[in-house]
Amino acid sequence: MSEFIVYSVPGSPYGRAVLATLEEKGARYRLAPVAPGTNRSEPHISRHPFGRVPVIEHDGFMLYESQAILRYLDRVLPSPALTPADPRAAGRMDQTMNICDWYLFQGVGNVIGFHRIIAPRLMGLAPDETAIAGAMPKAHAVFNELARLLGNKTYLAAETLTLADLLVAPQLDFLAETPEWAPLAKAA
Ligand SMILES: N[C@@H](CCC(=O)N[C@@H](CS)C(=O)NCC(=O)O)C(=O)O
Repeated sequence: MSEFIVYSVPGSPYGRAVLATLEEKGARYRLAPVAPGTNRSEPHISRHPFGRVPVIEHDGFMLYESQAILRYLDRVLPSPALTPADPRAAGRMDQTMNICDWYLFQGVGNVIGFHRIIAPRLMGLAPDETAIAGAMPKAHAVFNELARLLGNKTYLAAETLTLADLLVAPQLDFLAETPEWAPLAKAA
């Protein structure tokens, strides 16, 4: 199997989901770093018309959108399977991946993570405490629901690792670097 190239800003949670999936598959890959702040200009904007990361390249085939990338990797690298065969577990996996994109990232990760980590470290800006406080009710709702879905299991959607865990875990790890993590994790 030929090499996968992952274009990503190092540390990006979505980029890390792709890298973690490649690791689980034991694939041959390399990270092509995209410098923060250059993702909306050439050459990256030609890889991703919305200027986001990650993007993968595989034998000249370019693909963006993390869920699409993770599912592509699970199809071209079938072992170990990271999508459950059981339809209900697969449905739970898909649901959890959409929770990640629509509720965990949008309005939680991209607000708290941006104002606590990206803005101060990369842009020299003070955290916007009002924006962070405003994101907390949604953050609590998301953490409560992820805790409910996890229940007593080790993994979110099935008894074994799935793409849902690989998508969600880097987002949680990102938030774990912020002071908001403790109250969120405690309540959930
Ligand atoms: N829906 C996209 C979201 C990707 C995304 O928002 N990535 C963030 C980094 S984790 C990004 O590119 N941020 C840079 C920016 O918005 O300028 C996916 O699933 O790949």
